[in-house]
Amino acid sequence: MTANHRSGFVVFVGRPNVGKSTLLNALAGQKLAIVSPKPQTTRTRITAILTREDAQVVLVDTPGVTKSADALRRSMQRITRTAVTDSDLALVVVEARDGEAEISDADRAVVEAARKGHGRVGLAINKVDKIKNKKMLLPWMEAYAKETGVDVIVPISAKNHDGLEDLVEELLKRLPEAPPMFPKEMVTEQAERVICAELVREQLLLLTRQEIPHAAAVVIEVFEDQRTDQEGGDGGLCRLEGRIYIERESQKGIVVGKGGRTIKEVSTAARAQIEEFLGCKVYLRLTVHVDKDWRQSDRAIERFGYGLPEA
Ligand SMILES: Nc1nc2c(ncn2[C@@H]2O[C@H](COP(=O)(O)OP(=O)(O)OP(=O)(O)O)[C@@H](O)[C@H]2O)c(=O)[nH]1
Ligand SMILES: [Mg+2]
Repeated sequence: MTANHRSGFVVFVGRPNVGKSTLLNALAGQKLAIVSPKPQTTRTRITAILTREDAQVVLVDTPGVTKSADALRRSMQRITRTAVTDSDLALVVVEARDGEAEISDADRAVVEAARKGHGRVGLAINKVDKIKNKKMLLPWMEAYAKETGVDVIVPISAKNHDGLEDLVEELLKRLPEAPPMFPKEMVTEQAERVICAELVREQLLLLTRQEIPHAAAVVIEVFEDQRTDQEGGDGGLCRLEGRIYIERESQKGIVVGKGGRTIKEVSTAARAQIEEFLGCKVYLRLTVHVDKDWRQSDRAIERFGYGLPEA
């Protein structure tokens, strides 16, 4: 091992919907975290491991910083706080905006949260593709620099893969000198089964409305791996059975839809995503169940995988 190899954990912290998960996927070069236009999409700690000759960084995506209104959101906020504490560097992600460069209290609160870690704090201004007047970016960067005192500020567009190389360079420079922590072929800490459950939940977020997206939980109960080529080829099949949990009997009809239309749509779209992820044909069976007010129950939150992972 070379003496100056760097490795460490970089945690993404930010308000809901600023693009933390999009950034994780863009840097990983594959979809490991689900993304949706609805706030509070991410419920757990999601990792992507980037390995280079001279460095290994574990990127950690977290639930957006919000108020803790119920047991689920309390758990989500705990997950974010713990991920920050365990990191070597925290990257605050904010959204670029047009108009006067004025840092909001909500963004200030996120910087405060990021400072609770032991490591340094950087800041990424995401969604710069949305800014009409690019000249306005400089005053924003100056305002963030002056008011937050972070180590480094990088403007990016996670969606368009803009500025990402610069960002990675800045992150790697700030990691401690240490040997790699994971085998070089490892891309994430999450089990395939968990990512598959998330890919189903992503379709529920995209294809259902009202309270359903946030009231739904997904668990893959059966995962039969019949892949013939374990090296990422496309042989064989995986047979998955998933359960969608909602909070009330009245929500069941909405998830199933008229004549089963909605659940079918969810299943078809999720299956396509899962096939891409697993690299094989997928058989997916989904059923809908009621777990009354599960978002208020610590036990259910843990069972569904949205609790704090054991240290
Ligand atoms: N225009 C634009 N949209 C983006 C960019 N990055 C993310 N988005 C969009 O912003 C929305 C939220 O993205 P997510 O990655 O789910 O955001 P998040 O910060 O992980 O959100 P939570 O998990 O709810 O905390 C999605 O509709 C993305 O497509 C970007 O660089 N430009
Ligand atoms: Mg997210």
